[in-house]
Amino acid sequence: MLTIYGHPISSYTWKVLTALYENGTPFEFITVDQNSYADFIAKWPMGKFPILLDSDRGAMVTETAVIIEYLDHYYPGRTRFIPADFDTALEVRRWDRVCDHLNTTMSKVVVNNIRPDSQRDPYGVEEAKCVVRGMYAVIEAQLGSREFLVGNDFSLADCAAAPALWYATRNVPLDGAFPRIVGYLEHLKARPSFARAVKESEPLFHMYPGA
Ligand SMILES: N[C@@H](CCC(=O)N[C@@H](CS)C(=O)NCC(=O)O)C(=O)O
Repeated sequence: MLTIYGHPISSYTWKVLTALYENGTPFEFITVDQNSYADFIAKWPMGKFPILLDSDRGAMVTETAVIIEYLDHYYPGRTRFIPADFDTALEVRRWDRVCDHLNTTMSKVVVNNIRPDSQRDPYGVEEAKCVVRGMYAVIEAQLGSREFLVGNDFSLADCAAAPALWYATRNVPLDGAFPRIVGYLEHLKARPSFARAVKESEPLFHMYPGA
């Protein structure tokens, strides 16, 4: 049995949910909240979610990129997240890292929105927005005429890109400068796996002004 500890509106949780929904992989979901936090933090004191527990293999897996590689290896389905070709796989991992960097940088902007006024960090937010715009430029160039971020197939890199771009573009507008990202994001939003992760979190959007 696979168990995910995560949160329905967490962008990194969406990344793993997208991979699970791609292949219809069965799992149970435990929301990290006041009720489950002590249990979660005892398992992973670093406190970053989601994490995956696999009771059949006695494994705990952390870090979303590694969780998705783990699923690809031990619970493979129709969609493969890591290409067999080494060079393409390296590119997939590289763009996964870029998109996670976008995700973490973007969250500085989103989290600032829910801080008390006295705790806000306008300088840090402007700095983060500048980095996000630079990332838009590299993603725009990488997309070219591609349907997906790397090669011709949906991969780990797209699982990472979907939530990162979904949240980032709400908080740092594309301002008409990145048309390929617009098209790519629409394509990702129409993908049933990602659409389902977003849809399920809708009742909680009020918790997060950046959503
Ligand atoms: N590198 C980690 C990042 C995970 C991450 O930052 N998750 C956020 C939720 S979207 C989190 O745990 N935030 C709570 C915190 O930082 O205390 C991964 O890929 O799993």
